[in-house]
Amino acid sequence: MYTKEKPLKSLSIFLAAALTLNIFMLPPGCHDIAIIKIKPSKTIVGQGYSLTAHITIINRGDFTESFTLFSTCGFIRNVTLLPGSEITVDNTINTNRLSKGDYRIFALVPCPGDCNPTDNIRIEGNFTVALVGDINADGIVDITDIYLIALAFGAMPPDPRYNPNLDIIYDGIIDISDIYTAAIHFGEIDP
Ligand SMILES: [Ca+2]
Ligand SMILES: [Ca+2]
Ligand SMILES: [Ca+2]
Repeated sequence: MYTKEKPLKSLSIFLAAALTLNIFMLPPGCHDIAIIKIKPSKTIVGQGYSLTAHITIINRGDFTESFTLFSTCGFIRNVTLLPGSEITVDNTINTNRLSKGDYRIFALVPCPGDCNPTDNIRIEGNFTVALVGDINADGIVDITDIYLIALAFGAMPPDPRYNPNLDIIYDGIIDISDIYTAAIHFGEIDP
């Protein structure tokens, strides 16, 4: 005989069975991408010259992820990463339109449902935009700058004398072109 309670009773039996069988549970695994490192190529760069932020991202989750990377100075890049893989993306920052001063580099990879969202943003690595040739960023291009470059003359990586901040013409060697570039700005003072 039909009663009003019967459908509700059937539904509750179904729900109990469903929960027992876990049919409402999400499939195992999680989404988790993370920015693990940001390394700038230089920490002091002459205004008008470029530096590169090397941004390393890893997929620690269980699914292939396609996402967008946002970084300093309006950088945007679409990235796809297989589970367990990582990638380093270069954000080349042109300082033409940047005022002299200190900057921090950031990277952001939004991922809906990421089970560990705190590592989807990272702020790491400072750089200073200075006068061209002011390789110690003290506001003046003087003999100290020329001397520091000259001390490293001929240095290339992995020579410990090689410092990318001295490599004004960023070609992997400290040579006469770097000294010359500093020399033509000799005496300039940051107003
Ligand atoms: Ca994450
Ligand atoms: Ca200086
Ligand atoms: Ca050079």
